[in-house]
Amino acid sequence: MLGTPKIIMTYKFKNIIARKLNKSIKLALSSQNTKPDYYKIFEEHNSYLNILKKIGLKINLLEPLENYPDSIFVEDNAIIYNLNCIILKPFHHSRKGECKVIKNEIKKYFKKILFVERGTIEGGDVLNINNHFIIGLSNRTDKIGAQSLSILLKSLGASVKICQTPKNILHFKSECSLIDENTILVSERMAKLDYLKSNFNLIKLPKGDEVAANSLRINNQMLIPDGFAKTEEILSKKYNIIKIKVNEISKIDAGLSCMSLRW
Ligand code: CIR
Repeated sequence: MLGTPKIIMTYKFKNIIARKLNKSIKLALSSQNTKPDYYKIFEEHNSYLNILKKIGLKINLLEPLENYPDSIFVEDNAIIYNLNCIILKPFHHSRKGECKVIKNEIKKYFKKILFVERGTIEGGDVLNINNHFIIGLSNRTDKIGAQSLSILLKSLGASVKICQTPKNILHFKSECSLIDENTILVSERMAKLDYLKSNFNLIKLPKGDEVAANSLRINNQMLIPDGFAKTEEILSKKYNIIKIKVNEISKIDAGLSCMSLRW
């Protein structure tokens, strides 16, 4: 019997896990085939960690992994739910080994570690809203991976909906993020998804601000990518805004959510 699960407030966090930057980041996957500058990424990553520390989170920093160019994007490696951790299965050959390493590094923080054993699935495709999860099928997350994660999440008492991520969006969360239990920040393309339209209040960002749809609500703060004046104007009416530069990491398709695991 599952019983009634405790309500998890998805944007209330005390801890994060992040990974120190690797020199090999310049070999990271990039849909634009662009090589980022190590020093610029270092500055962006460092200021991200400093801001999270300043707003009161405990930062648990893992050692850099030179063999895995994309390994600072720890969000893709695991899902945390109610102090349980589910280790995922990235799609790309160059990212698969990250999960083998991280499982040993982070097991001490959680009461139970579970594993997706089949298919492929990355954390960027998983949006958590309290006890509910939306899993987006994408080029990185297939049906088998989504179903495997869904079975594990349900065994922990969560509910799950599997949706299709619109074409040409890397991950489901590349263009949406949680604002609160009823509200999701979305790009125009994500705003067209029936499941989101019919079940949530959507804050739709204008064309050109797609990158800003990957923002991060943490307690009473809204962390948004720097350089998106319209997004700032919309969100600052209700939230404390903190702007973080992501110009360089966006060259390798990354944003604010992917550089940490939060609980
Ligand atoms: C990749 O293509 O896998 C990395 N360069 C970017 C991963 C971004 N992850 C995320 O948004 N969750």
